[in-house]
Amino acid sequence: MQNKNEYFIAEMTEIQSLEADTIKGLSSTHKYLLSKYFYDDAGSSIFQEITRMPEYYLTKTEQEILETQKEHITDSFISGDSAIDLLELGSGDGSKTKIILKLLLQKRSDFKYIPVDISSKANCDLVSELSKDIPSLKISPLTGDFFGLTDSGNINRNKRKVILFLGSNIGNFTEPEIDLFLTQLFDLCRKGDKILIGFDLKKSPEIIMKAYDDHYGLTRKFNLNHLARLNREFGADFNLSAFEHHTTYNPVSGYLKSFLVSKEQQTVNITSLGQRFVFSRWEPVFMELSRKFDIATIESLAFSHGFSVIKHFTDQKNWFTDSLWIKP
Ligand code: AVJ
Repeated sequence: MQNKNEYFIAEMTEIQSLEADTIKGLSSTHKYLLSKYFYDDAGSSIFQEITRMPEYYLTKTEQEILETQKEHITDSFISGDSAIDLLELGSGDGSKTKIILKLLLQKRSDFKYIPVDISSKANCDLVSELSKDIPSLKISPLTGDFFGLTDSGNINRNKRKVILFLGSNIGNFTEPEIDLFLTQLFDLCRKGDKILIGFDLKKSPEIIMKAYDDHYGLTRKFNLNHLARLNREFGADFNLSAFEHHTTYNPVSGYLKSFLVSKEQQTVNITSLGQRFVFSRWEPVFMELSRKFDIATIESLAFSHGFSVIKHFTDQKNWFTDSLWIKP
C-alpha cells in the first residue's frame, strides 16, 4: 500500500540503484555489496531480531540514553519559540524515536515529524504504527537515500530544524561518505538548527565481536539475506551455503567489518541483469562497515564540518553516545 502523503527523494528507484550498485560491487577487484540494501522486508525483520539479542547492546544502550535523558534532550530541541520540523534519517521502525516524539508532543504541538528511509515499506509501517499510537502527531514521510536530501524540493528550508540520525547508522559510512554527509547536513541546516547523531563507542573488542559474530547465526543470516535478495529480485543463483560469514575488528581504527567468503571456486549467474560473476576459492565479499568511535574523533568531525558540540548524552557504561550538535 502506498501512502498518499509519501514523497520520494531521488530520480532512481531503490531497485534501479540496487542493480547498478550490485554490478559495480561484484565487478570490482575487491568485491563488495552495499549494506544499505540489507533492509528489504526479510532483512528488516532479521535486523529487528538482531536488536533483541542480548549481545547486540547498541539498541538497548541507546534506548537507555533516550529514556533516562529524554527531558533534557527534548528541552534542547525546543529552545526558542519557533515551530520545528523534526527530520529523522534512517527511521526504520521508529521504536526508539517514539520516546522522544511523545514527550516532545506534550511540550509543543507545533512540530512535524519527517521520517526519511530507503525502504518505502518501512515508512508505510511506521506511519500506520505512529498514527495509531500517537494520533495527534503530524507526520510526513520521505522515501529515498539521504544523500541527495539537500537537492530534494520536499524539505522546507525556512523552517527551524532538528535532525536525528540515531542507531550508529553513521558507522556504516566510509570516511568520504561521512564528509559528504556532514557537509550536506550543514548546508541543509540554518543557523541555530541542531542535529543529534548516535555513535557506537570503542569498548572491549570482545564485547563488540560478540554483538556482530553471534552464536545464534543471526548476523550471518542478515548478511546472507543480501544474496538471497539478489536471488529473489534478480533471479540470481547464489548458493548461500557456499559462503562463510566472517567478522574482523581493528581496535585502532575502530572498524568492524563483515565479509562473506566464498568457500569454493564458483560462478554465479544473475539472470535478469544478464551478468555472471566468478568467485575464487576463499575470495571475500566485503558486506558492511560498522565503525566504532571515540569522543575525540566525534568532536573533530563536528568541528571540521562547522558544527559546535552542545553535549554528548551517554549511557552508564559509556558504550554509546547521542551527540547533540548545533550550527552556530
Ligand atoms: C543498523 C547499521 C547500526 O552496524 O550495528 C547489525 C546494522 N549489522 N548487525 C550496525 C547491523 C550487523 C547496524 N546498524
